Amino acid sequence: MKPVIAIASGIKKNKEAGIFEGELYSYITEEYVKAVEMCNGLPFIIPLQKEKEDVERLLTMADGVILPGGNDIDPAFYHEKPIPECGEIFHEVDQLYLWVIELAEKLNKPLLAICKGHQMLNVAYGGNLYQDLHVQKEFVMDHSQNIPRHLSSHEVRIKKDSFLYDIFQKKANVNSFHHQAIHKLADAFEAVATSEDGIIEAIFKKEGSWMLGIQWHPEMMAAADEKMKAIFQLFIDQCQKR
Ligand SMILES: [Mn+2]
Repeated sequence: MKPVIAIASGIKKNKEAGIFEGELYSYITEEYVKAVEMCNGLPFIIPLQKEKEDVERLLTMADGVILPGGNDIDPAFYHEKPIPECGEIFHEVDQLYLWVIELAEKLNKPLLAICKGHQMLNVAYGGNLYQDLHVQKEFVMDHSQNIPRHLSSHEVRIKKDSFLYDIFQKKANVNSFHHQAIHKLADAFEAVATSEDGIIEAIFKKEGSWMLGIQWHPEMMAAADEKMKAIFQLFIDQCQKR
């Protein structure tokens, strides 16, 4: 049977003028759905929830869970006030992400966390973030590419003896759509990919439940890039095992 993969929802506000202006949408981009399906997983979406126990019921039905990309994380979660460069925040989404991380650990569900998800994973275990790379870090390269999203714009070095090394070997060419990034890495994780300017672009949990964080967007590259697809296959194989 196909493993069932829960994907946490983001929220989007309709900005088009008209009677639907301001309407909110629960959403995930179709690329996550396609990436899961390409690897023979069966995806469903977890919309925003008011109660943690309801998230737990939904996660119980899944074999694994994905936290996708999205808006900036409220710096209050790592005990900072927002600087002017910090972007728009959606509290309910941040809360859902934190519950999903906590419950994935409790229920021992493999977790693949991408971009915002990757950053939240670090925050959930006591790490913190650069609220804006360009004002808070020196000698930083461009991590907000203006070329099509399925194309790579910078390189990362991969740590030996990691799952990612088995896929990519020493280096990977990745896309990049983030002005925030991991600053202090939580002790529970090891960095498994790092860009040339020292940004941690992938993390893996040292012990306990299977948790992989990826700063770039493999779902946008997976249709045309076997190695990016292999990241999803690696995760789905873990889900299948349980
Ligand atoms: Mn990057």
